[in-house]
Amino acid sequence: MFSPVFSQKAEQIFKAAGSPANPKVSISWNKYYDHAGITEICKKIIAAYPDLAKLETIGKSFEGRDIWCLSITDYKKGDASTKPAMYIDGNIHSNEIQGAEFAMYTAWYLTETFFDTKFIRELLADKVFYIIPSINPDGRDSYIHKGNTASSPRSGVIPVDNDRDGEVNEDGYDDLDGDAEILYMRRKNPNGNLRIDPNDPSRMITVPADQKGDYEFLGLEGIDNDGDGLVNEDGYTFEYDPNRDWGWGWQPNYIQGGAYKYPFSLPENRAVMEFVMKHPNIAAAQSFHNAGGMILRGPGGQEDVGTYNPQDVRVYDFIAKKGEELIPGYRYMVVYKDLYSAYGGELDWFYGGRGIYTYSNELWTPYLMFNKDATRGPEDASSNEFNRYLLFKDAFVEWHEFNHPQYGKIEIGGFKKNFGRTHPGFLLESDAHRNMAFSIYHCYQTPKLEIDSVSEKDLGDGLKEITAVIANRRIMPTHSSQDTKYKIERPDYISITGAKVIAGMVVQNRDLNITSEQKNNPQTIEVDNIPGMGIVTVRWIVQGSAKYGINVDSRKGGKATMSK
Ligand SMILES: [Ca+2]
Ligand SMILES: [Ca+2]
Ligand SMILES: [Ca+2]
Ligand SMILES: [Ca+2]
Ligand SMILES: [Zn+2]
Repeated sequence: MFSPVFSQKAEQIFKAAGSPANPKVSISWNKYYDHAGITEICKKIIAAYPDLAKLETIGKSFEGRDIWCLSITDYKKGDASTKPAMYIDGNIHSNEIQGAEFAMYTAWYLTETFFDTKFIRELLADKVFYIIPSINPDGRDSYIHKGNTASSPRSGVIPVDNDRDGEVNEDGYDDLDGDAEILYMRRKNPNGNLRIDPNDPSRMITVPADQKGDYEFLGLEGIDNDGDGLVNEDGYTFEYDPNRDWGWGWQPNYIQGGAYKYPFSLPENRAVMEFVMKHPNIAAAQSFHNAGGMILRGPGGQEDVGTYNPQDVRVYDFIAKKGEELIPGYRYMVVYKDLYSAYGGELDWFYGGRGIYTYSNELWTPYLMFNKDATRGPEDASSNEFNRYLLFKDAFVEWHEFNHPQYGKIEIGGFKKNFGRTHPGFLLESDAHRNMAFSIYHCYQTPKLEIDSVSEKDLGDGLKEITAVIANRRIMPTHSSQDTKYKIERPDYISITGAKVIAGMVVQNRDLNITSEQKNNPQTIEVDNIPGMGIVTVRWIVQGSAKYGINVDSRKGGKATMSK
């Protein structure tokens, strides 16, 4: 009899390179999970790896769902709250769900490969990942369980009177045939402008300008529910845009469509903001959207171009260029000039408000269908070919008749909501892995501080000069230029303990002996920044020859110590 339990012994399984052969938490990464599923996966990960993963809720959504955050690090090595951190979230737009799977895959992979993979072990000794699979769990469940298109809902679920008729959500999409899909309605019409594509009967084509067709489109599944002459004019799908709500360069709705009431007026975003404010060790951040195959950085508005100074742009460019190599089909772009202007976006607040190096990836690109460029959307023939030969027509609902209360005999059909923006199953794990690799690279490049050298010089009369060189072994500085410009985070502290300090100073030029003395509290030298792949040099004059220690303490750069 068939046994549902997999019986091959662990040692008999032939490990595929780069993947855990026998994960403690067995998850299929070729499908999507709703909020209950996310909750279960998070809980399984922390139960399997209590020394590597912790789970907390950072707040509640509008409808009261927990916004889960997995904190992944080697809890046996150092204080997690002082390690440079990589923040990851997904699903701010309700329909852009796969960010949550990509984020969870990252948490799963880091924990499952920790014991076998030296690189991951070393990474988690130094760094911590804060992973919030969905920062919009209400919208996620709404997308998955209700009638929707691939593009709806973008919004969360707070009701808004879109057409200002005094009623709220009185006329949204109507899932006429009850399949949890909102598809197109078409009707036979001898004066129509469409006909069925003779090469592919699932497709409609527009007839040439001098010909008559035999079909017309009637829009997406719906009824004029309130009899105001409009169909689908006020549902829960496009109430507001959660990615126009953030407190940097925020603009009201009449300038920036989609802005809700005031910055952080959405409870989910406010919870994220408060989490980030409480974790000043976050040095790098990644948010996941869909679609288009992009690695985006700010600014969202041209007004902010000046806040990205050349050394920051250098860091952004360096990491993102690596991302383009790691994720084929994805292009590195700047929001305001390569995409569109957007005010109040999450990535602008992370960088503008907190000085954190942040990317938003637009996951999924039609490139992934045949590993060549294709235009986006179901109108493109390559989507039909892909659906036909690789998905065996599973992504399309064949046209079928329906009796519409207002339009009479119509037909309903079209691509399902799981196609066009979210990954088909067999490509989901692959792209999750590549995007995770990009996040890991980004995290790897957060500052790593070391005490490079300490030298002593006897000045006579019981005085000694101690010169310490502090190195940052990664490309990211301890303070982005935005951070130093607006004094977002405190300076880095380089301190000496155990010695009687007479004077302390930063050494600007060691060869020419140019220093600037710090008269106040000289045992703890404050430096504004420790540059990426760079050094700072500090010096103390001390009295006596007691043993001493040197400590480096940086909010975003972590800690380093040495004793002599
Ligand atoms: Ca209304
Ligand atoms: Ca339907
Ligand atoms: Ca209506
Ligand atoms: Ca109405
Ligand atoms: Zn989005």
